[in-house]
Amino acid sequence: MKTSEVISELMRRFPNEPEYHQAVEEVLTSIEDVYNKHPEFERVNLIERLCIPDRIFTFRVSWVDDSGKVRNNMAYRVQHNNAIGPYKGGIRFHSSVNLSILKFLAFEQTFKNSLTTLAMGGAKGGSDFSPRGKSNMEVMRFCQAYIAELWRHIGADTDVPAGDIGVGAREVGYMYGYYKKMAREFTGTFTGKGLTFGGSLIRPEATGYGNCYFLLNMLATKGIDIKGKRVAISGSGNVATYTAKKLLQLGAKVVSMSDSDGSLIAPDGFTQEQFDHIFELKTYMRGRLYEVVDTYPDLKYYERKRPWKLVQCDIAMPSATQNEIDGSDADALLANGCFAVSEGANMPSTKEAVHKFLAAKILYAPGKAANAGGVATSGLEMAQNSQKLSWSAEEVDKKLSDIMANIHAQCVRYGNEGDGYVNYVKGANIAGFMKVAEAMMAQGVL
Ligand code: NDP
Ligand code: 2IT
Repeated sequence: MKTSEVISELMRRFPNEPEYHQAVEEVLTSIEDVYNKHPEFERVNLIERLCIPDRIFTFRVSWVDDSGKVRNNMAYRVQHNNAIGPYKGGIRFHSSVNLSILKFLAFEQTFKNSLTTLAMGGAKGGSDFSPRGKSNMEVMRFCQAYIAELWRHIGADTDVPAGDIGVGAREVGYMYGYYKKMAREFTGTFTGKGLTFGGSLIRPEATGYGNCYFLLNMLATKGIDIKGKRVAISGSGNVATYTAKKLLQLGAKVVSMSDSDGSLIAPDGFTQEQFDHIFELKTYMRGRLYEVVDTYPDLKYYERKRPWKLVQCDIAMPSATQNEIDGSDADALLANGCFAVSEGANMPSTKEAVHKFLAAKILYAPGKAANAGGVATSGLEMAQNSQKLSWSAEEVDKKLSDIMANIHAQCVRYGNEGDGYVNYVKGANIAGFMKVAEAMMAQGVL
């Protein structure tokens, strides 16, 4: 296998899918040497079967808005690979959603889920529907219309969706409710459910907390204490807010948060009171970050700007969306002394930015390792649903922390470059790949 040849062929067959090509290229570059040591992989063209999704559902979702107008959105579910467990991955509702983005996310999910040590294959779904500015009833009607089409293709042992951008507890509740009605069963077909109907404690916190636990493992390799460190976060959704919450508990300073309208900067770090205000506004009131300066005029808000060039930080935890750190952002972070990047979002750094972080030999954790705590805790939710039991918050949190330590250990094992530097990109990709590859080899050509 030559990465460049596989990529050119995928580009020829699936043109205009830049995010998908970007994600595949990164993984293949990491695993090329290992793959080529296994001629049995090449004999069954394993690499193409691993890069091309098992199947994709594409459909129109028509729904009626509050004014009586009929609206149409495009919707998808990409079932990428189920070699090690049922298809598993979130659903994204955002105006930017297209097949390239969902294919990259489903591809990444396959390796991420493999790293969690739990039995989950990779999938992703979504729509170009945006819940922003919609009423609860509009969101409900959309979710029901989406599931009216999708329900036949998902199931507790088939494909288990969850949240992602634009899909939180409200949307999962509406989708699960409609699924339950259509399928006439009450099973764990979604994760991220409400606590009263099968959800797991700590699932809302899990991606952000898990990223902090991963960061602590990375810092420990260098004997660095998190206390007092300045951390820039992007985003102010599920992942970003729980990352900030845990960082404050750990004694770090959170110097930024953002949304798609701009960035909120706290040069000395948000106080607990300021953070609690932001958490309340974003989690329960669907508010916007620019409103925060009305209450706290000392904080600075920069319209349409990402945080990376606005404030000095020791650590960056991008937690909004893909390709939100480009080459010049990476230069600015490195020039200002940033020594660790731990990705809460999926593929938030461009290819150029990743190269810069690796060349500078900073601690750099790719999303598929650092943000795997979310889906890992989804796996724990599935286990609890199967047992028809629920575990305590302490128990789930302890399992999450152990899983993150295990993922870190896998990255170190496969990513140690010999000179003491751990290339977490290589480590995560090889470790994630080997498990899926072995399972695919054992199951024959499918
Ligand atoms: P949310 O919808 O809760 O929050 C997303 C945040 O990112 C919001 O602040 C949003 O701002 C901002 N954002 C979204 N798109 C853009 C954009 N194009 N440009 C700038 N800002 C943007 O989503 P999550 O917190 O769940 O997801 C954030 C990231 O984490 C995604 O990459 C997701 O794939 C990843 N992830 C999520 C997991 C989970 O369990 N939820 C698990 C692992 C990874 P605004 O409100 O203005 O739209
Ligand atoms: O990107 C991700 O890992 C998620 N959005 C969570 C997926 C899940 O099934 O919990």
